[in-house]
Amino acid sequence: MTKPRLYSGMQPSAESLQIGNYIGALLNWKSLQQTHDAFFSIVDLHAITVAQEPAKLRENTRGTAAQYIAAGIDPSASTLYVQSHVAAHAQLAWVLNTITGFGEASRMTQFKDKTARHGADATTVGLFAYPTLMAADILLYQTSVVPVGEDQRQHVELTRDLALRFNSRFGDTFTIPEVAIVKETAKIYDLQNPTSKMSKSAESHAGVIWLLDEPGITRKKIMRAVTDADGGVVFDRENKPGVANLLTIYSVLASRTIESLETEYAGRGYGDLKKGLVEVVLGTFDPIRERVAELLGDPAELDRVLASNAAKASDVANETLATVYDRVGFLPRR
Ligand code: ATP
Ligand code: LTN
Repeated sequence: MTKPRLYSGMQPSAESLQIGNYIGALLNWKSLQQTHDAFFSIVDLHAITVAQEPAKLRENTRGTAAQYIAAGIDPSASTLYVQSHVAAHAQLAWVLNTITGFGEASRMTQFKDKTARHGADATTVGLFAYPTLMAADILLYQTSVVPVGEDQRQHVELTRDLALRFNSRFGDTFTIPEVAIVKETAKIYDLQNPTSKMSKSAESHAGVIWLLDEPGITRKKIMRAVTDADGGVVFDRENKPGVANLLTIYSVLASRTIESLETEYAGRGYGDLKKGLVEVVLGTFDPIRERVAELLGDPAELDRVLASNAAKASDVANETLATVYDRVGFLPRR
């Protein structure tokens, strides 16, 4: 029996991934790669929709690949590759742009948020077209499952709309993908601002836990996490968002239920909870950090793995692109 096709990606927009990427995406990917024919990309074409320093981007792209592998993505079982190595992404995105409504694209909340954050001067056509490029990623591989964080749901819904539209206008071409979101961990919040999503490109890094941070820094950030004046270790997302966020992270990384943590820390205060969390986070990240250093110590080998996976990805992508070019009526180059 063939395994269902799965696709997901992350932007190489920082040197290190943050704990939200790890919990909301990588952990989930790691278990899904067993049961799915999985494609994982490092989406550098997406990353340049906001300004990137070229030398940094190259380094971050390798670094992100190393972090995927160190966190448990197996590049011989899954197709782990760099988006810009497969030309078909940009090519299909162009075609999809022509069937996407201007109003439809304007409604994407990520675009509105990023425009607000980076200012109107930084708003480019590329940022506007971010979702159609993401749709191309997904549709090129005839994907059936797209595991992402809650923030990406709207983009996957647009992808489905575009696939249905293309299929009805030009004939059955694309598989209609489903979004897969793990509810409990779909959103990890900033430790200093526990009502907004933790993000690689947050303005302040004080509330961002980086996979590759030194243990001392991680400890400090967790100990300084914003909580509340109530004092009780109780999961209450509405009234105690800071504590709820710490409990979520703890529960996922320690594979324990929230209830068992509430019981253990009942009457003990936030300091103890935070200390416990520090141990769990470092216990998870220490080995990952070591493995990343090993992998980056041999960049030629890493590049070789990425190249052979890009070749595999290209074969699948080019087949879909050829059908699309034919369906829209492009004259074949003989
Ligand atoms: P950027 O700030 O550059 O947009 P990001 O940290 O938001 O970066 P992405 O590269 O956009 O991360 O996302 C990679 C994956 O991680 C996506 O599946 C996304 O939904 C997930 N993700 C990102 N942040 C979180 C978070 N705070 N909680 C849960 N999942 C997250
Ligand atoms: N926009 C996504 C990254 C991404 C992606 C994809 C995720 C680009 N292409 C295709 C799933 C499928 C984000 O997480 N910011």
